[in-house]
Amino acid sequence: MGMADAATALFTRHLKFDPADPHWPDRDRFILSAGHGSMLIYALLYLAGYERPTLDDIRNFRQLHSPTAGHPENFELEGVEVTTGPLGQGVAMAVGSAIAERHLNAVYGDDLVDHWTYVIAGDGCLMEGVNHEAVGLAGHLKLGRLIVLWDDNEITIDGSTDLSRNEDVMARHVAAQWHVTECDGLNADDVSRAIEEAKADPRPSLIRCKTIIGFGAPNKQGTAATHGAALGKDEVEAARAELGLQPVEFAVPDDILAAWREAGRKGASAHAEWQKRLDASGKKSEFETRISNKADDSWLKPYVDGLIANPPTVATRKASEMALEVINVAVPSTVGGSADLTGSNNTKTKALQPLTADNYGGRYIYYGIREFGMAAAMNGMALHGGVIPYGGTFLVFTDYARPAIRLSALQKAKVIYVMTHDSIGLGEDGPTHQPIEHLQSLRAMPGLNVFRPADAVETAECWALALASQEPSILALTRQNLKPVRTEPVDGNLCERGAYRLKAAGNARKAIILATGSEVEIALAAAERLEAQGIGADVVSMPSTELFDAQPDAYREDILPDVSNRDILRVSIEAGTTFGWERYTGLHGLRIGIDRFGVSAPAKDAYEFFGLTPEAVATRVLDHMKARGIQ
Ligand SMILES: Cc1ncc(C[n+]2csc(CCOP(=O)(O)OP(=O)(O)O)c2C)c(N)n1
Ligand SMILES: [Mg+2]
Repeated sequence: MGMADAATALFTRHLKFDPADPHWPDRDRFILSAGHGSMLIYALLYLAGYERPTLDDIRNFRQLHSPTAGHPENFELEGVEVTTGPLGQGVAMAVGSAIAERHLNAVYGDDLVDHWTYVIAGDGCLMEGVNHEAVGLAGHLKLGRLIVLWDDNEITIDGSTDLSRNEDVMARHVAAQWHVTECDGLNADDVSRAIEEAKADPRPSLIRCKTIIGFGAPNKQGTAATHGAALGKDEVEAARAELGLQPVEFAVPDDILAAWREAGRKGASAHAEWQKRLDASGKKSEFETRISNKADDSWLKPYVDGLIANPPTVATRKASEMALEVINVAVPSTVGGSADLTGSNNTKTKALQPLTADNYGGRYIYYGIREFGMAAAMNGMALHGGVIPYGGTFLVFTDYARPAIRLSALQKAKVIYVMTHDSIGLGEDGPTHQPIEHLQSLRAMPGLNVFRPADAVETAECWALALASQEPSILALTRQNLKPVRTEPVDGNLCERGAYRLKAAGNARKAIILATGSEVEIALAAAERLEAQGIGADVVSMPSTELFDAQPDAYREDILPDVSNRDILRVSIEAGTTFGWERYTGLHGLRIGIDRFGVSAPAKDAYEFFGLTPEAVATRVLDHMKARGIQ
């Protein structure tokens, strides 16, 4: 209610959109960062003439199967560009959207890409830590196409903002090289004037809209009582009277609806002209492929053939860089980056120029030490379309980025996280930097592909799977060198099934050893020791538990037969928590891992200390077999 006038000014006088084609690529993007005010965007979409939500959808606000969810969800309604609700992330995603716009503008020119990203943000969005990261990045990249309208109502859930804030929000944005201006948020003309001013300035803009929360509810406006709780019948009736509305539920006065629908049709001609320019451009099919976020995969086979012919001993972070050298040529929509660990994450390939304020055509972003901001920006880029973002940091710092990784998954944002230094194998940096619970906790997240490849071939295969998926992916990669485990030519992508038999038992099978990433070579060497003693052992490489879980029963039964651990012992090896591995080993199987924090030591010593060596593994397998009576 407090931002209704500001939103009306934006939607009816500035925003470029076409409800008849919500996906028109050159539309302006509108992001309601203050997602708890979801009814505002539902009302705007209805009034502007989008097919959904209907008035019935709005009547069913927050009910099961209604697209008018508690917080706006991009997968429920066209016109909702991104999913918001976790405060602060909307602004940070808008930064990504504005980056994608400028980048595509540099590639395709004003004729095809020339639009704005508008945000409505509340006090909460501007308090969150991720806002500081996003504002810093936007100022640095001079994202003048980004305009944030701040709903400055001086109220949050607990009460007045005086309870928790005395910073000068405007000065903070000025310090971050933003343009700032103010307006009366309850006066559409004044808001419109401020938007014009913001558009004329080359910097990103913050418009402070002075508003009153719950405006129009005569007894409750201006207080936290209007933040989320229903106003109640009496106050709703009083508000209708105050605002001069008919005393009828869900009724929009005819003249108001007509004026809105007319505003909603205004974009059709700009859209038609844009379509003509696209048809005439000669880049139509390339542009459409890009906007669909599809990636070519013809690079994979010749590249893998080369690796098989000449198997390298490299860290998988290096293998990722080698794959990216090929991918970044074959897939022009990738935009890489790192949160200040470029040389460690191996994310920058030779041909990539930095994306900067002076060169938006660059394809590599120096995000600075802003893991959360980077991840949220990548969500915004991916959902803008036309860009496949990938970005790196250490796997342990997925904790810093996790709220945005979760939104990648929830929103189906095609973002690829290049997470290196994926275990105690990173060595001397010690327990603060050594992931333990990270892999399993990320695997627990729905809609996220977690890949942990074992060598250069698997790394390439996992990159191909990540690029083919429309969901987000994490590549967990080593710092330390790994021996090649895939040295035989094969048809297709073995990682596609999540897990596969890398080595079949030579002797009668008594054990199946499952391993991921750097532990696969340990599993192979341990199996060799067992075979030497007449004990047959399969080795299964499991780069993706999710993909394995999705295989048909027959395949899973073949790889992991459902027999008692008394007949065939199932063993898992991963240099991280053993929590959850009983899913594959069974309760009485053997889970080898690390259930404490790591140690600061060279990688080899750390592996020895934790018993992650072929000798120690073989001994534990033998002991476990004896204890379980396996002959
Ligand atoms: C990360 C996060 N923390 C907490 C919440 C719960 N929450 C929803 S709205 C809100 C207060 C936001 O205040 P403001 O942005 O000023 O919104 P207003 O009350 O003015 O609408 C809080 C704490 C949330 N949605 N996201
Ligand atoms: Mg507020």
